[in-house]
Amino acid sequence: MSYSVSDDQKRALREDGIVKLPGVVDPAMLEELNASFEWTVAHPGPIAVGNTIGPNIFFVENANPEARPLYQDLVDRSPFPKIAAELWGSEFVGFLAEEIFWKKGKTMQTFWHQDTVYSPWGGEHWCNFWFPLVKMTAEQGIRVVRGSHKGIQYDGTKFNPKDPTEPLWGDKGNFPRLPNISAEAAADPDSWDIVGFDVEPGDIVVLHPHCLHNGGETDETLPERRNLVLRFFGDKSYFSDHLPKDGKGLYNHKPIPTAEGGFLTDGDLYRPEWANNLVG
Ligand SMILES: O=C(O)CCC(=O)C(=O)O
Repeated sequence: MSYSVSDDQKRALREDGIVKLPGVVDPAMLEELNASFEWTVAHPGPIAVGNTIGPNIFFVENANPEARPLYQDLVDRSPFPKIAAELWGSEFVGFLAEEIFWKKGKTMQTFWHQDTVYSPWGGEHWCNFWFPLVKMTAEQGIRVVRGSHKGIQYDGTKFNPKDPTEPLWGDKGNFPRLPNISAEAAADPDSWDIVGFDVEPGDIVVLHPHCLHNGGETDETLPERRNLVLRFFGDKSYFSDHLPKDGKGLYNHKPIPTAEGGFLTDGDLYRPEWANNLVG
C-alpha cells in the first residue's frame, strides 16, 4: 500500500483544513482497522462514553492507554505516517492516539466542535486521519467549516442533545460560545462554508483538529455508522497551555514528561518522552 499525495491535496489540507484521500487503504489494512474497531468496542477505556447494546447505539472511545500497543503496531506497519509527512512536508511524525465512533439505530450527530478546546495542542501540524468503515454521504460523514483551523478558538460543547452549544468551560475559560452552525446552516445554506465528502471504506479524510467539525447521525437512510480516527502530529506541533485548570475535559493537566527529564511547558514542541519519529 503506497500512496503519493498531490500538490492539490497538500493545498486543500493547508488552506481548507480538510482533504479526502480516496481509496488509500488496501483490503488487508481495512480488515485490520475493522478488527481494531471491534477490539476497542470490547475493551472500553477510562473515558469511553455511551452504550454498546440496545437498538440505538451511541459509543465513543478515545485514547485508551490499554489500546496503545495495538494501534502503535498498526500505525508502524501502515503508510499513514508517511502520508502525513508528505501532506505537511514534515520530517517528524508522531502518533498520538485512536478514537472510534459507533452509532446505530436512531442517533444524533456529533455536534460541531474543535478538538483543540479539549486538548493542549497548538500549531499547524496536527491531523485526524478519519477512516469511514461504512459508506456515507458527506452529511453522514465528517464535515468542517472551510479554513476554520486558522480561526478563533471557540468554547467546547458538552454534547448535550438539548443544547448543542452548551459551553464546556463557560466562565472558567475565555472562549466565545460556539455558534449553532447546524441551525444557522439549515436556515441559510450560505451562512457557513461547509465542506465534506461522500466516502466509502478505503478512503481517508484528513482534517486539522482545530477545524470546526461535526459528524453525521444514523437513521433509516444510514442504519449503522462506524468510523475510526488516528491522530498524528508533525514538525510544527506545540504543547499549548490554554485550557482552564478545573479538571474537566479530556486533558487532566498531569505534567507531560519529556525525554530530557523535564515537562512540557507552553509553546514547547510537542514531544512527550514516548513520542518517536515514525518517518525518521
Ligand atoms: O465522526 C464523528 O462523528 C466525529 C469525528 C470527530 O469529531 C473527530 O474526528 O474528531
